[in-house]
Amino acid sequence: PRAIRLEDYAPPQWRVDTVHLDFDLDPERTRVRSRMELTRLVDGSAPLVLNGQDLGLEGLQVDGRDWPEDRRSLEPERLVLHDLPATCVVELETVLEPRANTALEGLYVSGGNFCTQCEAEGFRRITWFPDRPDVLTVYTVRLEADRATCPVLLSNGNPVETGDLPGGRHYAVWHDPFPKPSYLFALVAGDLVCQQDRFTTRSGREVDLRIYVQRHNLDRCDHAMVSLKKAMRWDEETFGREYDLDIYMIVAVDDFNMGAMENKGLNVFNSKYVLARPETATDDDFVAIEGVIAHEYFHNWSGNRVTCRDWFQLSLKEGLTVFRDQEFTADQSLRAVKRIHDVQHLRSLQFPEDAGPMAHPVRPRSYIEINNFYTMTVYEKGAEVVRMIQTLVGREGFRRGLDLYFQRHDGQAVTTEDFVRAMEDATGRDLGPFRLWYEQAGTPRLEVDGHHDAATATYRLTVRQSCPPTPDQPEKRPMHIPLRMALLDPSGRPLPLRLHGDGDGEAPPVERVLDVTEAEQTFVFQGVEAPPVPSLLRGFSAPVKLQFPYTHEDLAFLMAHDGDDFNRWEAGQQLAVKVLLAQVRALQAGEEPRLDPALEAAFARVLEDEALDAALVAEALTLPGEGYLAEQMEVVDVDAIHRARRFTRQALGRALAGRWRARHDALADSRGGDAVAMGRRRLRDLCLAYLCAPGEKEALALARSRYEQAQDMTGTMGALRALMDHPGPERDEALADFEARWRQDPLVLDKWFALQAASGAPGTRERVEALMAHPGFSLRNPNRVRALLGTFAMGNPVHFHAADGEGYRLVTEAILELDALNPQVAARLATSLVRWRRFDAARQERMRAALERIVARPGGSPDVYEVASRALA
Ligand code: BAL
Ligand code: ZN
Repeated sequence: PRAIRLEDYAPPQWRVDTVHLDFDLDPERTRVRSRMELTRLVDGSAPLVLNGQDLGLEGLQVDGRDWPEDRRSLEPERLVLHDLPATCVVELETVLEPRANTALEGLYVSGGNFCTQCEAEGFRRITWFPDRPDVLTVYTVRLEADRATCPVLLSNGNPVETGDLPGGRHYAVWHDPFPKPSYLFALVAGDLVCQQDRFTTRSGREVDLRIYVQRHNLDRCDHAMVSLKKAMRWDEETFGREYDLDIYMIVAVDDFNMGAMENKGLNVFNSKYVLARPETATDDDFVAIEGVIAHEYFHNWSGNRVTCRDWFQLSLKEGLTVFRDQEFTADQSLRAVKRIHDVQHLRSLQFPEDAGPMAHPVRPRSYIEINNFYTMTVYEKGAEVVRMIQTLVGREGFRRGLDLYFQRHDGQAVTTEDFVRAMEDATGRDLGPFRLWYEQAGTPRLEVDGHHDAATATYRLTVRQSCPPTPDQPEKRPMHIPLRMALLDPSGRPLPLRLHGDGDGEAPPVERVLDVTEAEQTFVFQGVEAPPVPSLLRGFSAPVKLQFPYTHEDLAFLMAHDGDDFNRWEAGQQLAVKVLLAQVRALQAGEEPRLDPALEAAFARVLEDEALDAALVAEALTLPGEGYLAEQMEVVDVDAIHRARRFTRQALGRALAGRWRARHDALADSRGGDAVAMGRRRLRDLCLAYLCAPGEKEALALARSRYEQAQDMTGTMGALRALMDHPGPERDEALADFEARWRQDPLVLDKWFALQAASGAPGTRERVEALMAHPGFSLRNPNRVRALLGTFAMGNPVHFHAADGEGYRLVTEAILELDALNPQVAARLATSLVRWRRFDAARQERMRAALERIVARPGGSPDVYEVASRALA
């Protein structure tokens, strides 16, 4: 397979002025007619290059006449037309087999209904077209289908016309007035019903809101609709962005590779991110749905009105839109808790990616298969880059910058450079060196040291930055890192921060953002009488790994006094990491681990702090995950990490049993859908999990009765999760009951698959293998694969990396089988193997062998090949 390179970008040579598409829908044989009005943009005789994949060509006419064979070349993935007039109309016809399409790209059938997925390059599986994001055009789409099986016919934009046809068929015509790239095209046709609502934009436009689902799901749409209206209002109030069509449609489908897709006016969603009732969905599901609904809605401006010039610019729309949805969620809940979740997500998934063979810059420079670059780096690190810009230019400046960006580039396909320039032009801030964040891969390290000098009453903060080598980037330059910080005096109060060189004018602030731009820099604070404790990288002001030689006492002090909620949590995490890693070392040396008294005391204090919001208490009492701990080790020891973490959970469960129980019981009745109630339920279930950790009969019986009495899925899952690591009748009966109750509900059954795949109990790999034969499981459905195999491979290190290699074997076989059906999902699963160099020699050998088996397989997809071959390089 061939690599595509950013440096090879060339602007399109033809403009598509309009396109008319005509679909004669049939699951076995769909006929697509396309009519493009074209204008050549360059002098001379540049040929027209159209992309296609797995496409035939049934007919080709130019300006109404057949185009001769000798003036066209039909290659497997390109159709090149030579000697065309400078303006012309090209008409062509293709035939598709939607039902046979298991890759879920292009046009396919899900649950008996037709739908499409075109981003990134799915449109070329529908018709020959310049399938690149910088070719924008106006679409008119006519759909024709059987009226009985497909009563609903949808596409982008506004409805124009509908009517009946002979033979029980009917048609609909849609017109989208906004020029768009082909990746935003969508159609949906099938037997669907819709929940309807209205929204009046602030300038008075009446928008018809519709959520289309299969009939049996109609009672699960309320939350998605409420979320949509909230998102629409929020974007008006926060960023001045208003909706622009008369109708906004969301369609839920069961078979979907991604979370959702922002097609203009017609979002297609994975049903997991639409459907929810308290009986079927957990609090986390509700929050995730609100976030994804908002994300896709926000794309209407950050993505659709202003789109990407090429796929290297993907973070232009994704990083920005993730940032926007993060801010939205923060405004609906507790900001600090949202920040904690986002940082956990980044550290547990993006940091490892950035430290492995798939590491790439936020704006990558080359790829084989673009689908492999819908990554944590492009999305989540991209959002951090946008957040840092906001930190540097201020909230108000950021808003001005965004306004300028949308105004300047409305209707255009642009680059991350255009975004940064708009921010600079609107604010006057020089972001020159900051641009390196888009170009340089790897997570920067900040080593910080402090020195107090009593004689001069100064505190010197020395900051050293470095960034490890990543593929193709052995040497790194210093980045511009915004370091938000404060200094706390011995009583815990923040000190005024007067830096050497500050004027004498205004009172110094108690929090500052330091511009770290050099490899090494020293900041000298004046008027610091006693040694302070620094609070560094507040709110996680940059996506870096920070080191400071804190003592246990410093961390306990910050946990108690830091005025920044995020950093208070972070201090607890750092303490826990130190303690857990010490236990890992003890276990490796053949010693018994012991519960660290500082950690126990810190937990006891937090658990008793009734003034602290329950959601924050829950975060503070959650130990760092096994993946995050693994990141701190030179050679990952999955067994010792698992044992250390399990030991600590059990020891804390025992040592503080009375407190867990008291807090649990006090939170027993926590109803309501707001963030406060959700925080209370999270803490309640965490208390239950700690109570159950030691495996005592009484606690397990409590969990079992909580399972029986649960009023909603949050309570059900909280109880089940507490039981999962304890094989025995309580667990087995609850699992059997859950299966019996939810067997017919795939989205809910996914939770049952995932729970079992994540279990630390013995025999988990065998169980996962057995569940692959469960009637509710199918390799054809991405949600099922993610729930069972994804959870096992990415969320259960101790079993996936079992020394006997059986975890690797299971996942490798699944990747190979899946690759023939759905390369995108197979490639995702293959990323579980790429960091083989992080493990001991025996595991390295097994993982490498698995990757070699994957690469060597003839006829594999470029998607999987790219992941596996990069890993071996
Ligand atoms: N554009 C692909 C799905 C999403 O990020 O919204
Ligand atoms: Zn997105």
